[in-house]
Amino acid sequence: MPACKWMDILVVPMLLACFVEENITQIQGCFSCPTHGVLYKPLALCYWTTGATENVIDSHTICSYDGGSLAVFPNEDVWSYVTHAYNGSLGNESYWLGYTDEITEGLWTTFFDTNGTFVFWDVGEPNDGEQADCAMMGSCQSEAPYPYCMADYTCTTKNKAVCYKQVSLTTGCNRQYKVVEQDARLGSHIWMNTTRDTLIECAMFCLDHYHCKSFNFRSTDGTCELNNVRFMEVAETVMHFEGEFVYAELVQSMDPMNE
Ligand SMILES: [Ca+2]
Ligand SMILES: [Ca+2]
Repeated sequence: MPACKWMDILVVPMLLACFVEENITQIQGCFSCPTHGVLYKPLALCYWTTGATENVIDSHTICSYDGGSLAVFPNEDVWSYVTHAYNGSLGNESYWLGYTDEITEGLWTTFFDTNGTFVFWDVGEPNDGEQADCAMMGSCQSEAPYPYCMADYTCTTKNKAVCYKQVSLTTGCNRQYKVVEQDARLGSHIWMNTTRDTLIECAMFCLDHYHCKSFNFRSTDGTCELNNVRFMEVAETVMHFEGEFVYAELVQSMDPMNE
């Protein structure tokens, strides 16, 4: 590995990887908003739409590939900003959101997150009772102050989706990760797994996921597991010594937005 050079940062920011001290590798780019996303700056929330039509669970998985969840809206300001930003660009399709009344019929809560409570139902919605426990966003059927409205629908129906995530507004977001243990894996706090070609790419995947604090990487098949805790935060017994795996952690940041 080469030493860090500022020229590298300028030329290849997303691929930068260089040792800044023993066992610590610097990487760049974290919690970024996808290029086609809508950024609501006051709360540093990024919203974007998926291209594939899937049921609610699979739509959430697609959102998670970019570090997000199915979208929820913390308040009316966010809803107003995002729906006006998308005004006219979403056609007549419907998009899954992250709300459900699956647990208690008629009581709408967030599905995968705890960040949003604002709902803006279309006239007459929700109207499908126990047949429809998921919420989607689409054109309003009548005059409304926003370009889009919500409606309840059957969760297994295939739709596109609106995703969202917390992002960092810090420019030049440089983070570091360190390999803590070779031949080891933190197995009890994995909340997402995928495959990546290299340890650094796995680190960057972790870096772009708001809740990721550490990761396990297996070079033989590219297994990349994201953990929502660091080793020191949990009991020692959860560290398994498994050949082929490497256990690494993001170095804690001074910027609370990046933790
Ligand atoms: Ca329902
Ligand atoms: Ca409905």
